[in-house]
Amino acid sequence: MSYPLVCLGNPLLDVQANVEPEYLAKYNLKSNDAILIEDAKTDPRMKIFDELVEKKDTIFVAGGAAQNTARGAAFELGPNKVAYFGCVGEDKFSQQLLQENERAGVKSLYLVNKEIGTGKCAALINGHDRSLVTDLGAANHFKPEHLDKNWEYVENAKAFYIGGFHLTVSPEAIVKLGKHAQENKKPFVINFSAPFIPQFFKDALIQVLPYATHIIANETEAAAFSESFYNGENITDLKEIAKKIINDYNKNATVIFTHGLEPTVLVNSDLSTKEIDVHPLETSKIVDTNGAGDAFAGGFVAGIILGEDVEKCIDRGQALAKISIQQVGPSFPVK
Ligand code: 26A
Repeated sequence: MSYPLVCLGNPLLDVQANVEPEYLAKYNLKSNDAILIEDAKTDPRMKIFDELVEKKDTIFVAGGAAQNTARGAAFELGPNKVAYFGCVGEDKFSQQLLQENERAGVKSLYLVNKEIGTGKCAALINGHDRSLVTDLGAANHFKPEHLDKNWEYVENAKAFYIGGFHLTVSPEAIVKLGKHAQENKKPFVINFSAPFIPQFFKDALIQVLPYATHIIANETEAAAFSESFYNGENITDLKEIAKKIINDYNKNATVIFTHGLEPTVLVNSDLSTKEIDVHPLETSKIVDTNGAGDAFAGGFVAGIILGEDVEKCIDRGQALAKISIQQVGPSFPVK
């Protein structure tokens, strides 16, 4: 019942395969992006899943951004330190997710929806980029009441990690956890997750930002935030974007922007800044970058649980991202 880190997100099974640029072009997909299928009945991109199943190199691997982060944090912290909330269906996909969480030492606090299948994400690997196409399925049906039913896990938690992707599902659930975190002075880490979150889920993001103690995003998500929230001002400098977020949305937050191989930008709530180097990896050793950002977040929140200062947390995140991109899928080595 007592897990220091509690995460909330959309549990998905990743259907991962290598694809050529022509395949992405056929479905009008960018090489490095994440999109959400809103209507599974009519969206032509649902065909991608059928096509991937036919491909020989396709693998089925645990995904869901915050769930990857939960497994990453457990890799750092050891078993029985991390619990994860999300909604799954009653099928073999959710069984696989459950098993992979167990193997990773993560306690699954799933809400099970008997009518709808577990969500899935087509992870289309192209070179060192990945294009993600998600059919949320049951993950779209998480309900805040599921938190109430498991409130002892929330009370016993020392910190929370929220995948921004969950803003498409239940901002209410995020606010509920956020209020608890704020009242009890617990760290509350939010990741923007994808450019479309600040673009199209602006109101939901505004609702939850006040609760964040730490905000994590990558450079494209930061740019999307700047365009969506400060349209016309053309603010492109990452430190400036971070300062605007702190000034306008949460004066107590620390903002962390990863920037590919460039140093990670840290802007503290007092607006002091720092750049922290990544842990470079020889290009030839990169297997795939699916889940690299989630692994960074996993190392980061593990550091928060260990009581490390924010720079050490970032360094731990960089180290874990380096480990994850040497694995197939958003995975970590078996210990
Ligand atoms: C709401 N959407 C679109 C999503 C996701 C998602 N996780 C939660 N919600 N779209 C992609 N992912 C996950 O991101 C990981 C890589 O960072 C994929 O499942 C993949 O494992």
